[in-house]
Amino acid sequence: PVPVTVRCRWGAAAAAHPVAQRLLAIRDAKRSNLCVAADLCDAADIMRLCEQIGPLICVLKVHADTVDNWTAETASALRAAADRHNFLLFEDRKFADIGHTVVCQASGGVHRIVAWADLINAHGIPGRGVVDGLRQACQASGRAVGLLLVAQMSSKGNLIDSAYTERCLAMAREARDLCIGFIAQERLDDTGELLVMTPGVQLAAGGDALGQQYNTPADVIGCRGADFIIVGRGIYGATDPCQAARAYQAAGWAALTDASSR
Ligand code: 5IU
Repeated sequence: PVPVTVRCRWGAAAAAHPVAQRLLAIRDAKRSNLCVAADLCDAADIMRLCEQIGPLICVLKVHADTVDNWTAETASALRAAADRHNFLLFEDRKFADIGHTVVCQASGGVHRIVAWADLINAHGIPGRGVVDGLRQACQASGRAVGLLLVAQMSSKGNLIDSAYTERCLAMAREARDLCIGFIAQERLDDTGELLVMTPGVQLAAGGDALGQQYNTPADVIGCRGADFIIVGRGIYGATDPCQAARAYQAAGWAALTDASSR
């Protein structure tokens, strides 16, 4: 298909950050605002999923610390798949400690996150030290990495209130060299320069037994103004993950292009 530049209601001006630019370019070229949460415990299963759905997604989100057999080779294989299929890698570590500690967590340990991830995220709760620590780790890696602040959560009874969300927005605005947007449940910044990726998405609204709450792609993108949907079990838990990914890609894209032309 001929790539289209989405007439995004929030302005294609979004983000001077190189990772945000790559993300938007991939989204438009692949007509996909779908991020898949590959929450599988076996590295081989994750790689298999990558090959099945790679062409349909713009981001693959992982939790490296939940993979039983994670090794340096897992990171290289993911990196190779991401480059081959043209998607970004998002490590959902949700850094939430003092700056000094997150430097070590982001660059060291078994997972060496900033050596392979394109996107990372953090809670705002520690204050700006968490952002400063992550900036230091990213700069030392010599790679372009984008940060998403967790400004809202999808889980029932979470402790985030609107004042906290506002303070995350302010924190992101002060760190535009690193922060490209949020994990949130709605558009937070009406300039459109800070992107929103939304988890808690399935084709039917509902939830799970442990407090997850699901909204539909049409709702989170069309009504709440998110840019990207994050879908885990709705895709990797389906009998045919490829077919499910196609359905979510179509629904996400339809909601975005519909929202953009309004
Ligand atoms: N995730 C959420 N909600 C949040 C945040 C992260 O679900 O508020 I922050 C993660 C957890 C999981 C994925 O990796 O997004 C959603 O997976 P399911 O679609 O399987 O529920």
